[in-house]
Amino acid sequence: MTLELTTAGESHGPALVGIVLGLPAGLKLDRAAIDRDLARRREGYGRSPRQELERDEVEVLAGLRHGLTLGTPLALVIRNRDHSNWAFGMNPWPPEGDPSGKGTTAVTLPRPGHADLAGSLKFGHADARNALERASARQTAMLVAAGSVAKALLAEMGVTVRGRVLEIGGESDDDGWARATEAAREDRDTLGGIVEVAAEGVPPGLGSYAERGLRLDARVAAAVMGIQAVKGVEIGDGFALARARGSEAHDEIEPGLRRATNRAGGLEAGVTNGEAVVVRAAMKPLSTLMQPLRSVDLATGEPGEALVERSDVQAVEALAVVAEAAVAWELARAAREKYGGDALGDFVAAHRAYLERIDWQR
Ligand code: EPS
Repeated sequence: MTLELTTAGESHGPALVGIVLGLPAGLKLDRAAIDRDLARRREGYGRSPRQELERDEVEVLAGLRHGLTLGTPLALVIRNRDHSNWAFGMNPWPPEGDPSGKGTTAVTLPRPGHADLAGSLKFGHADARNALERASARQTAMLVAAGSVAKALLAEMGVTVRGRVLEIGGESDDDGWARATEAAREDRDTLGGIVEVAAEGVPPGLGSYAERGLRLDARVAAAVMGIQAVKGVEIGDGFALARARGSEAHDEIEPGLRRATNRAGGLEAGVTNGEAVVVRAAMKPLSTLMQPLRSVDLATGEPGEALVERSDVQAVEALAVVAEAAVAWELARAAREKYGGDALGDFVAAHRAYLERIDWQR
């Protein structure tokens, strides 16, 4: 038993689609809670005007009845309201009539840092839009919806997951973030930052050291690294541990099997140890610059300036919500693998029986 998520959807196409497999039957989903997470992802300083246009309300097409999961595939949709402005340019079918709206001219000047060049070469696209539309961080909306579902399952185990911003553009407080964002906007530049996700109430024993691909630290890191613009991931004290001595790096075990410190970020040997799972991610500055970098026109081979189109100055607050979803997803997946159960009650009973066996006190 595991959890699987398959998504589809272009940034300016008709909709984002997600199918979740492996949920137990009888899990209560709260539409407002999912939409709240989607709103948290949209909010934040420095986002594109696109975010005011989108509503990001989840529609459920299958797998749910009267708010309770059926144990069948859960099918989710988030419409792209902006698609109406791209109805010709992003029409799934050959459009009729004269070209109108956005997306009707080919993108041939790839932005350094985006998927434009690699995607065009890899798939043989003459129009980089065919690559950049799917590579766009727009698709993180569906991960957040799925992450919200994962958090509902984790809540049944008493686990909570929360992401927060640590730094934007090198600044570590609200005022500094706002100032740095405004300065970057004025300079027609972009920023990156650092976020942290902490999951509390996680039992020891999720994940496994039995095989590399089962290590939960590897899975969590891959899930977070898979988010657009993330260039670094660390768990617990991560890179700082490389500069510490062993006596300062490990978390001593106290009666009750709890730890006085949590430098390991809740994961040892790829297995949770009962402390909070703490993951940090570094986001590079966004790659759509209003003052473009040098590029080459893929149609002519001539030097030029990279594509300029509406975008965010920074989206670090959004990353905190998306990384939260990614971590929640991996924890929920590991819990499904450990406890199984077709009905929610089976899942919860297996969790409680396990805590009793290891005599785990919260
Ligand atoms: C993105 C470019 C911008 C962002 C987008 C990610 O899109 P647009 O050009 O439509 O303004 O707003 O993020 C979202 C749409 C979103 O919902 O997060 C990119 O190139 O990755």
